[in-house]
Amino acid sequence: MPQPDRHITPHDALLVVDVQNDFLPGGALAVADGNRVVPSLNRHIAAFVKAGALVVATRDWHPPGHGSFTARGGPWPPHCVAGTAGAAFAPGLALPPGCLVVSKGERPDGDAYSGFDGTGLAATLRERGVQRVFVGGLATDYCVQATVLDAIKAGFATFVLSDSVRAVNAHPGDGRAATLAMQSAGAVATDLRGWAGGGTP
Ligand code: VGL
Ligand code: ZN
Repeated sequence: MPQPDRHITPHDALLVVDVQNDFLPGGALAVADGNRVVPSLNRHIAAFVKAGALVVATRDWHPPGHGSFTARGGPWPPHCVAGTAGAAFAPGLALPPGCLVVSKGERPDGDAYSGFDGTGLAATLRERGVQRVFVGGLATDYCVQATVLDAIKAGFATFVLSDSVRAVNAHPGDGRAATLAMQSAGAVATDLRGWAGGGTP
């Protein structure tokens, strides 16, 4: 595999996936250590802003009584109901001015794990000249995986921020399997160490 150009540029975008209260410890659908992605994401956000790159934050944004909730036969407890505290971004997440917020899962039926599903995100990124996307957030085995696979399908060179994702692991090994699936599809894992303008010195 060719080595990527290790500079963050304005043709890059950071996709912060679903870092919302309901996915953090104490939330309705808590991801173990979900809060641990916040400090590293904040460092990545600062680096992307400094490089003039776009920051996108996706959010799970369901209507009450969404089809994915257990009461309707879905797999999940009620979570991320639009406008509730649980659906709000984690308070410690330093989303920048100019951050593009993408809501998904708004249709009453059917789930939308990917930030590209029904949101127009691929077109928006192309219009802005984005060629590479860097994906972090929650959860590795659901929305991060789906977003990464769609980004690859849409033709973006796609990186997974290995220090900034956590898995639900509803079945043991789901997170690991998702990581392998993303890599087999062509995603490159990085923590941006050694990148100009990124990572921790
Ligand atoms: C997610 C389960 C249900 C996620 C969203 O953001 O990974 N997982 N809805
Ligand atoms: Zn959901």
